[in-house]
Amino acid sequence: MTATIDRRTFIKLAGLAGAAGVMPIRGALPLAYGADGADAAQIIAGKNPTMIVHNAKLGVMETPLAVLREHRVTPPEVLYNRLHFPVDGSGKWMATLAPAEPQVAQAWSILVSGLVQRPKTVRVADLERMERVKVTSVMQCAGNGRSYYWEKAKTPGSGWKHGGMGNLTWEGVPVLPLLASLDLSPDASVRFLTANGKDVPPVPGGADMIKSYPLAAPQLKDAILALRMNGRPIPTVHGGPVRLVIPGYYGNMSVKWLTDLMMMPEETPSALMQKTYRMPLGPVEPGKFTTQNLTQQNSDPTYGFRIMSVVFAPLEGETVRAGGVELKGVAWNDGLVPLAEVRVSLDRGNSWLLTELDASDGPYAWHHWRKRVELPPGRQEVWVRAVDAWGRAQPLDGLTTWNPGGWSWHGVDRVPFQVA
Ligand SMILES: Nc1nc2c(c(=O)[nH]1)N[C@H]1C(S)=C(S)[C@@H](COP(=O)(O)O)O[C@H]1N2
Ligand SMILES: [Mo]
Repeated sequence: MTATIDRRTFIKLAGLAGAAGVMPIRGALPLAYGADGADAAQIIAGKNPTMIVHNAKLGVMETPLAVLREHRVTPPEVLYNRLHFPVDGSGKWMATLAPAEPQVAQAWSILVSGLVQRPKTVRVADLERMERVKVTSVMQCAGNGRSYYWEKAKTPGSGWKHGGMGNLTWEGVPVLPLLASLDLSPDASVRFLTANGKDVPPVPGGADMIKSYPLAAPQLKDAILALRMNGRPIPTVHGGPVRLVIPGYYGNMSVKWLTDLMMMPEETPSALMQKTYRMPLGPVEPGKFTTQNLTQQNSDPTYGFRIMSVVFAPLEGETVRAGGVELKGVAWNDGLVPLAEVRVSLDRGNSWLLTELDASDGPYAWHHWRKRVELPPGRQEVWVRAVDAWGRAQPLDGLTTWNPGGWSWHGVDRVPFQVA
């Protein structure tokens, strides 16, 4: 079978910066959203000013847990944000909560290509006419919780606490049935789907945010080309008008402003797939193992979420009244099997109490847990730990998964608080 790879696809596969012949001009583009010290609302109009800003220039911000816990579905104004490059190939700013103008959205197109006989173009206007599905899913940066690793050794990257996540309802067209319907005739060697978005690296030749997924990955069955977030057109800064959403996968796999889907035999060579966002397969030690040591053989991409739970109430440093105290929070995993149990400990892991789990909005959504306990006045510390039906559990000591990129923190959450 003869493979068709057009020039545009080739440029991207080769990890070059150009998109459709547009080369970013160094210095000619506004390369930063915000000035140091600016609050979230000054950086991205419409964001809640209480958001914790990690990188003003790139608009990287997380949600304080006191805000995150107030919503079952996270509103866009308080959803964390992560972008690698704030502009598209023409220098257009994408740091706005406003969705694209309807005409712009309708005309948006996605090129489906790679090792296929017949590349196709799909427009958002076409997608709007197709049958859509809804999925509620956690969106979480693979770097969420990174700052807790720093107790062992500092890593590069933003110092996320637990607020680099949200729980969202996405609506869109299922990817695999769409690909099947396009009559692409992929080559027999095709194993991966590769996605690229409209943003381009600010420096020619810089690594592009291109991501690859094994076509056989179970979560891909639930992947969608999302057109709506929480029932509305997707805010531009969160990837509208069309975003590839892979439920149960870390956020970096959900490519914003989708422009390309490519059927390929291998993962993209982009450094943002091969060198960052990868987890070593086993424990590694600071200083002895760096991101330069990462290979396809000794590491995995950050695909599915590691099982995790956090405490939403009480929060660290809060004071609650003695007597009956309701401990609350959320738990989630990669959605492949149900959670089996979430337990809390008030004696630093000596004994564990089973919590009650509310019905969740599906396998990929936050699972809310709660437990009423009687507590005397004094200093307390609550630990929480989730286990799923495959016996996958959070490590009591999260530092055991320390890695040079600071990815996939999923240690038992430990929250000190005061009972008055
Ligand atoms: N095109 C594109 N998509 C992207 C990124 C990016 O820089 N460019 N960042 C990714 C990362 S690392 C994360 S964590 C999520 C963040 O999604 P949010 O900002 O909508 O919360 O988007 C992902 N999709
Ligand atoms: Mo991320």
